[in-house]
Amino acid sequence: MTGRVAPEIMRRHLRMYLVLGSVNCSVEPSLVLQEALAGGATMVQFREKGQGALAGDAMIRLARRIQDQCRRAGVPFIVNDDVELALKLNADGVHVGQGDESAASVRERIGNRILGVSAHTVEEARRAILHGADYLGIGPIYPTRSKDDAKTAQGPAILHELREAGIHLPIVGIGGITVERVEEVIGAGADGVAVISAVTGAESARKVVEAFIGKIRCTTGRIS
Ligand code: TZP
Ligand code: MG
Repeated sequence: MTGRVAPEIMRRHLRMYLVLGSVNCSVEPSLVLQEALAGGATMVQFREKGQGALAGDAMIRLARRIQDQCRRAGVPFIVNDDVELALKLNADGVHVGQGDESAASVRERIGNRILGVSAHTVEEARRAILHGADYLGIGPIYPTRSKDDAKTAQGPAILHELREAGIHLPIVGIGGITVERVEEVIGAGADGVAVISAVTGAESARKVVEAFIGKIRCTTGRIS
């Protein structure tokens, strides 16, 4: 099996990938998202997880609002973990981790939608590719406070290792990524950065996203 989205398109979507849910935001998530989209976020993952996370109808209402904002901005809307929800909303894709439903089974259920898979080793990355992943989420690269069960930070070296091992699938780095760390993450082999707190915790989500985009542009411009 192979991914369904052309790698060059996937790489563009991954550049500034905002991950968020109500738990990450001190104001309405829609307001944070509106700012982040105005700043140029390239893809959005709805990740409603952690203490105080919404459930049931409230969760679905929030997901729909976020999806609607993404649609108007022309940005893919990805659902974390919940394949049922993704299908119900006709989301653009799903992101799953190693402890979730197997990537092969998710691929069967979601057809040509985007499939993202978290991986921590070369072996997990290879398996995700065989199972039809369109991109790999690699992390935490740096320590993070946004994921309760986060593994130990691996540092950007894991990105190097994956590329050295011949993994060419689009990759997004995640975990503790700030504007100052973009160069290191992209330089090590990632196509983009997935970010929660650096954006959701910022005074101006728009300005931070703009700063991320500027840094990513100048770093990728120097590399490619
Ligand atoms: N997966 C690995 S680290 C992480 C997830 C969902 C959290 C990233 O959040 P932050 O705030 O950008 O470190
Ligand atoms: Mg998961």
